Amino acid sequence: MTTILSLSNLLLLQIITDIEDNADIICLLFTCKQLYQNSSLKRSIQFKGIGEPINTEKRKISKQFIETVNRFNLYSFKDILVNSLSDQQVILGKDRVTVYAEKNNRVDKSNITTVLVKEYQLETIQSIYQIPSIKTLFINDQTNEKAYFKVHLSSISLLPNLQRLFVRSYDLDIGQHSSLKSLDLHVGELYNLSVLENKFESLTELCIKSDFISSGRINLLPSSLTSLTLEPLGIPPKNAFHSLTLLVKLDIYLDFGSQVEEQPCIDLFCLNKLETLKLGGNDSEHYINYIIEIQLPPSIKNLVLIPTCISIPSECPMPLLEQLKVPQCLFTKGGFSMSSSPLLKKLVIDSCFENVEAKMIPSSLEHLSIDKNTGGANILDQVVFPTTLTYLSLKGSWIETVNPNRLPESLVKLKQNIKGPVLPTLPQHLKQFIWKAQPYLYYKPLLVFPSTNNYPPHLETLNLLEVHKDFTINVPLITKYLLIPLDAVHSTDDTQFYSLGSKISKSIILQPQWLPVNTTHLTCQLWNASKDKKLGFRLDEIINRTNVRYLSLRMISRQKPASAPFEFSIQRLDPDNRNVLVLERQSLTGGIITQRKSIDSGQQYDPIYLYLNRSFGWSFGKEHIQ
Ligand SMILES: *[C@@H]1O[C@H](CO)[C@@H](O)[C@H](O)[C@H]1NC(C)=O
Ligand SMILES: *[C@@H]1O[C@H](CO)[C@@H](O)[C@H](O)[C@H]1NC(C)=O
Ligand SMILES: *[C@@H]1O[C@H](CO)[C@@H](O)[C@H](O)[C@H]1NC(C)=O
Ligand SMILES: *[C@@H]1O[C@H](CO)[C@@H](O)[C@H](O)[C@H]1NC(C)=O
Ligand SMILES: *[C@@H]1O[C@H](CO)[C@@H](O)[C@H](O)[C@H]1NC(C)=O
Ligand SMILES: *[C@@H]1O[C@H](CO)[C@@H](O)[C@H](O)[C@H]1NC(C)=O
Ligand SMILES: *[C@@H]1O[C@H](CO)[C@@H](O)[C@H](O)[C@H]1NC(C)=O
Ligand SMILES: CC(=O)N[C@H]1CO[C@H](CO)[C@@H](O)[C@@H]1O
Repeated sequence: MTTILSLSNLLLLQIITDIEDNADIICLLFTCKQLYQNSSLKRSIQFKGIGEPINTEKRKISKQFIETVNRFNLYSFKDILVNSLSDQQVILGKDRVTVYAEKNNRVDKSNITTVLVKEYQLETIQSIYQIPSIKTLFINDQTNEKAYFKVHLSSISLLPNLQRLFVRSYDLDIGQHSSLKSLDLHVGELYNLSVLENKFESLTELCIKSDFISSGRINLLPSSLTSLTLEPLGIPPKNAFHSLTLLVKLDIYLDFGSQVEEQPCIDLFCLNKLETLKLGGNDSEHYINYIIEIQLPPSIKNLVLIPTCISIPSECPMPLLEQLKVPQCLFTKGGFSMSSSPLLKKLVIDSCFENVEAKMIPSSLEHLSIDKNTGGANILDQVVFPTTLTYLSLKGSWIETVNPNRLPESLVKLKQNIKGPVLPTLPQHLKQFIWKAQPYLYYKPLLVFPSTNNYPPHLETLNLLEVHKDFTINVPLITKYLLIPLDAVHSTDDTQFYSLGSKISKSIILQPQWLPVNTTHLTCQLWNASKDKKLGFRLDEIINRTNVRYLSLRMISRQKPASAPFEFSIQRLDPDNRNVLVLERQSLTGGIITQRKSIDSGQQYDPIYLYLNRSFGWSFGKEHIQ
């Protein structure tokens, strides 16, 4: 300890800058308290990954930033937090982001390149026009539910450096901009594409999501486009895309409620740079009595077709095709075949009702996913699995049995629906196995794995998230990453309680350690998480009954999609696990817990809970934070 304290600030800083993980930075500063009491040193330390408060990919305030700012329990680190923020990004609008405001109330705005307007008002736009250095502008992020106004951007050319613009609104009034590169509009009323006519001569990326987009005027879009997304689009006429000859990526979602020509056809043959085509839409919502023919250029590399009423004529060879996702019926309609695609690596066949023929599985494949939709016999019996295959996913709710001897040695990841609780022999080279059990196992069986000498010796990841629902387990020794679903064990008026113990087999539960020593990464999906209650998770069990270092908790229920996970790191600071540093790694919130034994608990530590809620709030129950 004295040695590290005698190092110069410069050297210390270099060491700290090299630490990748913020949790480790905090840990080091906690461990050497003199270090974090030294203000001159602290002023120069920065956290990683929160410098940019705007997540430009998702077009919203970065989650990590919000959580760090709003729930910063480690008050001593606030100055490091402020230090870490970038000068280039600004968030305008009402929010609770006070720490950020301190940094942001500055006079010189010359470095600002990225602005996020949380809630659009006419006045905000005026203040934006005062910052000509802006390159990226987001108006109304995804979380703003009140984006039902018209946004006025007729003077957008006042921002000469603007390259990327995102707007979410009900309606839009937009002016010309000669150097704008990327435009992303989630505008309810953008029926008629002619509002964009002759305005953006340098535009390369355009995405429009609207209530409906008429397909009649696609030819008015700038011919400089290389990437185009339109959703939902009326079924386009044959030559709709002919003027967009530079397109590399086309992503459209068809509206099958719209008018259709007699023999619908989308001709993309002349788009000789097109590499990616994604065509979505739900044709089972309407009575469809036609087939849309798609003509593709030979440049195509990635092809995703979701509707079933599509055909591809055989005179469209695809020699460069690498990834393909299509319904099985495409193979039986028209002349579609993959015989001209020697480079195909990833194949997803959806809606399989019939046998998969051997010729449907090219020998170059690395990734194969089959969505079985029939309760009949095995549909893969004719298939010869390629010797390059690394991932095989047998999706769908029906059982498909494949003799492991038929699977190639290259296979490292397998997802399979298993009937009953006994896992058959697995291919010996597997590193990851995803166990699916449908229909559900109702009688809480013990999952049975092949014996150790028959168990794949490198199978470190065991994913049981799709084993519904009740089971107990005796985890194989080799497991490093364990993913497991949990049901509430009991609940009170305001809290639902979860415990890893509910999944541990009777023979193990009385032993000191519930999981193998090698299981250091545990993911629990907390099922049936009610939106009105908070969740209580037994943390002390994880600390004392397992060797888990990384604990990921995610709430999930049938009605709501899974929440973003809480990612905890658990660092036991002494051999008895009395003092434990617990940090949520994205928000950097947490502290040191001291475990206690009360008189009536005998030799056991008292329970400690992690209380979680859907607003990404969390706290310790029975808090003993230093
Ligand atoms: C802070 O650390 C530097 C170098 O490690 C040292 O010279 C200085 O005296 C320290 N200041 C305090 C207040 O401890
Ligand atoms: C702008 O950025 C430059 C280079 O990163 C920096 O030296 C300067 O201090 C910044 N100015 C302001 C006002 O933040
Ligand atoms: C779309 O806008 C153009 C130009 O404003 C107009 O001529 C045309 O009639 C409009 N089309 C529809 C279907 O509203
Ligand atoms: C398509 O529409 C049908 C009928 O409305 C619906 O049952 C089905 O879930 C939809 N499919 C998808 C993928 O949304
Ligand atoms: C546990 O992990 C260590 C280090 O990765 C490895 O050497 C050992 O074989 C593993 N133990 C079991 C039972 O797999
Ligand atoms: C889910 O929660 C509801 C209400 O809290 C309860 O009635 C139901 O039994 C729970 N289901 C499961 C599978 O735990
Ligand atoms: C979620 O938890 C946090 C921290 O415990 C708390 O501040 C917040 O009010 C809670 N939110 C809800 C909706 O319960
Ligand atoms: C109170 C209690 O259960 N303590 C145990 C926690 O785990 C460590 C390591 O397995 C044991 O040494 C303690 O006795």
